[in-house]
Amino acid sequence: MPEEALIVVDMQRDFMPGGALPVPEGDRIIPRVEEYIEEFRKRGALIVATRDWHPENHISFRERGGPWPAHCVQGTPGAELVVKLPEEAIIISKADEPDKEAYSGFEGTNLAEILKEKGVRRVYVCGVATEYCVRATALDAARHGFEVFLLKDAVKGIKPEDEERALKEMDDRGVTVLTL
Ligand code: VGL
Ligand code: ZN
Repeated sequence: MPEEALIVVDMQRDFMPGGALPVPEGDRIIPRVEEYIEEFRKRGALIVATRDWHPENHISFRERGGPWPAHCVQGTPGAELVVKLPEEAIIISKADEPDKEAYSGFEGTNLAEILKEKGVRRVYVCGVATEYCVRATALDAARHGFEVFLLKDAVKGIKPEDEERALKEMDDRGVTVLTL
């Protein structure tokens, strides 16, 4: 049973430069994320990729009074994952109902059950955006009782000062921020 899981958060076209809700230089972490995927695959870890998977009338969109431009609409090119994943990777779709926002990969999904069922105890988190979905996913993982590591050289935030604050908050809540 894999003791470890790598959770790759929201590495999707709409979050990359040129996308609908770009994370500045979000594409620069792609090679590093792919190295981690390969490394963790080799050491027998479970590989999980979360994706933002919104219906076109999602509550987080500006047309509905939300904070964001429309992004990661189910089945569109903007929602596609931009990192190479092994065939056995588990894809977790989140925020896929019109009236519910979910930044965390654990919210409204069966991710916690899957990890526990597989015997995972330690989770490593990377991806975008640090202060939104990465933060929420890492903090939820800690709440669910996993030992959590944040892969600092494979995350990217939208605003540097918000990213800094999120890293500190994660550290305060027991997440180990590190580079392997
Ligand atoms: C995200 C804003 C809106 C994220 C998702 O993946 O961090 N941010 N939806
Ligand atoms: Zn979203």
